[in-house]
Amino acid sequence: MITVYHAKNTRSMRVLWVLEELGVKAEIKSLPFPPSKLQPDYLAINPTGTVPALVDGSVQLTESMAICEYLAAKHGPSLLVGPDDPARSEFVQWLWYGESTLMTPLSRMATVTRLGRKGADIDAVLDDARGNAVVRLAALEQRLEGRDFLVAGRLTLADISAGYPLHLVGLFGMDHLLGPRSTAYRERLRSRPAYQRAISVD
Ligand SMILES: N[C@@H](CCC(=O)N[C@@H](CS)C(=O)NCC(=O)O)C(=O)O
Repeated sequence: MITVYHAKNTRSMRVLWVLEELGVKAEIKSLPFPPSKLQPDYLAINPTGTVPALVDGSVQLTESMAICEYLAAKHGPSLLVGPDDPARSEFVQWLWYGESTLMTPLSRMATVTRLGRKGADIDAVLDDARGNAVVRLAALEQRLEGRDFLVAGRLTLADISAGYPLHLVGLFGMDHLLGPRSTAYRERLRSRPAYQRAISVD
């Protein structure tokens, strides 16, 4: 049996979403956030204390997109773009764009929000993060011109990667930063039954 360690509104939503898209059953262990402080025994599973983590027999993974890739490769290739596909390089680019380029400023905002600190230095960090987010979301908006999905004309892990930072944009009350194509794209992702089931897990 696959076990996934999850906390609401974290990157583990990507893993739950992939499980739902693939129709794969798993035991979901929901943790308080941040687990390193509120459930320190989780450090035995993932010493960095981050979620998600996956345990599947002898396989133990702690990177959300690595877990998604593992599940997609094992249970059905439909969310992947293979090495011989002409869209492969774009797939890899957008796979990383979601977790690195889009997530970096949003992670900074999430940390500042969670710590609840105030002051000029904090404002400077937030302004910088917001500025980065604007530019990075604009590149997403441009990519979506004439496209329903980021690559290959269908849902792939690249969309699931980007779907989490777009979820955070909503949580942080920053929907005004999304252009019309990105807004429609996020709606397209959100309207999927698999997304809805994943996001509703506490
Ligand atoms: N690159 C990792 C990042 C994991 C990560 O930072 N997760 C956040 C939640 S979205 C977390 O658990 N933070 C708690 C902490 O750092 O203690 C991934 O994609 O899984």
